[in-house]
Amino acid sequence: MNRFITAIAIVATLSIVQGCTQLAQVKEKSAMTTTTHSNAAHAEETNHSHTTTHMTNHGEHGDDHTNTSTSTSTQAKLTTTGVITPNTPTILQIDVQDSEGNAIAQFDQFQEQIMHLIAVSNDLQVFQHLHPIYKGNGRFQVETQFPQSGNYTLFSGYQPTGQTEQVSVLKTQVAGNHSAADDVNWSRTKTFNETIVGFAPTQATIRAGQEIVLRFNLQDAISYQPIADLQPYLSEKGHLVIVRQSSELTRENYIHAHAVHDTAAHQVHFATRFPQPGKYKLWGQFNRGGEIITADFWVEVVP
Ligand SMILES: [Cu+2]
Repeated sequence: MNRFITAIAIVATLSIVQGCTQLAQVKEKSAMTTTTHSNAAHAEETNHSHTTTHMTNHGEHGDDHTNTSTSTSTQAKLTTTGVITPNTPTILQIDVQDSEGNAIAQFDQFQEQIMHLIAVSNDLQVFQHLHPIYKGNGRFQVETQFPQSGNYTLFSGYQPTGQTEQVSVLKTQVAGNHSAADDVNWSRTKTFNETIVGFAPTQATIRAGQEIVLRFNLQDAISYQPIADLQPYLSEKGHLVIVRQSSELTRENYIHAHAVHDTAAHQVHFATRFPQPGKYKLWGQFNRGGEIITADFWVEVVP
C-alpha cells in the first residue's frame, strides 16, 4: 500500500510584471521587500490553519495596510506516492488552492507553459526544470527522477487567470544517505557537450543589492567560433535561475531572470540583482538548435 507524503506551502504573493526588460528588476524588488512575508510563509508551511485564521482576521478588521485586498494568496500542496528513492521514476502532484483551500482551476500560460517547476537539491548539485501537465481542478502532475538522496526544494511558478505569476515553494525528500560534498566550482568557462560557455558578470566584485549584468558567451566546442544557431527557449533568448546557498531554501533565495534583448547572436545577458550576500548558484538555459544547454556557475556576493 502506498504511503502519501504531503507538504504544504503557502506562497508569497509577488507581483511579477510580464515583460522581459522589467522582469528581473521587479522580481528582485519583491524579494527584497518581502522578508517578513517570506518568514510568515515559512511558518505557515507547518501550520496551515494559522494561515487561514490570519487571512480571515485581516478581512474582518479591514486592515488596508496589508496586500490581501490587491493580490490573492495562493498555496500549493505537493503529494508524492510512497517513499522517493534515487533514480526511480516518481510522480509529483501539485494542487493549487486559494487561501481557504479551494482549488484554483483557471490558469494562464506564461512563457509557453501553464506551470514552470524548478527542482533543486538543497545542496544545489541537482537542478531540474520541469513542466507539469494540467489535469484540471487545480491539479498538476509531472514525472521525474532524482539522481541523489537528500532534501529537495521545488519552486513552482504559475499564473492564475487574471493574476500575476505566483511562486510556491515546496519541499520533498529522497530516501538514503548522501555524502555532502560541498562542490562549489568557481570556473568561469565550462564546456557542455558541444558548447563552451563563458560566464562574465559586469563587475568583478558583486555587491548585494547592486544592479548587475550577467553575460553568457556561447562558443562552438569544435570550431571555437561564436555559435550562430541559438533559438528562442520558452519565448526568450535564455532563462536564468539563481538560488542562494542556504540551509533552508525559501522564496527569497530564488530568482528567475530573463535575457535582455539586442545582444549579439552568441551572447545572452541577464540584468539582475542579488538581494543578500552569500554564495549563489546560477543555471543559464539556452536552446541551441533544439538541444537545451544548462550552464551552471557560482558567484559570491559580498555585502
Ligand atoms: Cu519552464
